[in-house]
Amino acid sequence: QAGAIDSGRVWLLLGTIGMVFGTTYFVGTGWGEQNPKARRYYIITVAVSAIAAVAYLAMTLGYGVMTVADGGQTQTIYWIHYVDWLLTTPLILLALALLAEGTRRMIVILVGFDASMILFGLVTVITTRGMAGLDSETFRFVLWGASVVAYLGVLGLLVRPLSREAAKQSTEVAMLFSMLRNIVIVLWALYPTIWLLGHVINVIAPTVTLFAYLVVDLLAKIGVGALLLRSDTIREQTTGTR
Ligand code: RET
Repeated sequence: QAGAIDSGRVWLLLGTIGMVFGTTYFVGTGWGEQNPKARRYYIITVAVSAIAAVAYLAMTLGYGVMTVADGGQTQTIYWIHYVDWLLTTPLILLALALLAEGTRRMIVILVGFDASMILFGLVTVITTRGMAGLDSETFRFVLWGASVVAYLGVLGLLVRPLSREAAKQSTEVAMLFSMLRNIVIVLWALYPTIWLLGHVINVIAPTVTLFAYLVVDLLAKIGVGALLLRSDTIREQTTGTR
């Protein structure tokens, strides 16, 4: 048990270093950016990587971990991951929505679905009791279902209304949006996959789960951010946000 925690800590330390590097890179490339439209994306990517750096540092230092008794066995839950995601996923979606010039209404619904997805996911893993006449297994299944529905809501908004708005922009913006949207869809699908393998089917060990989250976290936050900022398209947007 202690050994498992220790090798997990190596991944967490690596995550901290990666996120600090990412933050430094985003600050460095955004430094002196005069274009206010482009600046918004730097602020968002810096915020995303900085939040993740703090979350990973906290986990490295041993904070944000709890054990949940799940039937006969106990599960180690890094609940700080969910706090990280609760703050960073809306920002990533906001960057996409700004690019597509989605309406304020779309952004509100998108963030609402997104936050529900994470919160329902968190409650699913930490709850050990039933509710409203449901036993704990059934109750957790319902919560999980709610998280999945919210997740599908996020995907639906990305592929329908937001893509439609993006298509109204210049060809460059439309193309950048569809590229990032596709990458986000693929990367985000890995989270529930790892989650199922690690927490439900229990086929991967906790330290492997941590490592898997680390890799997708780096790709979804730093990778996607770098792709967004590298594009000159973010400097060529002409119209304002609504
Ligand atoms: C959970 C479990 C319940 C079902 C679903 C989930 C989805 C999580 C996702 C997380 C994305 C996180 C990102 C973080 C990086 O910045 C909560 C794992 C659907 C999609 C992109």
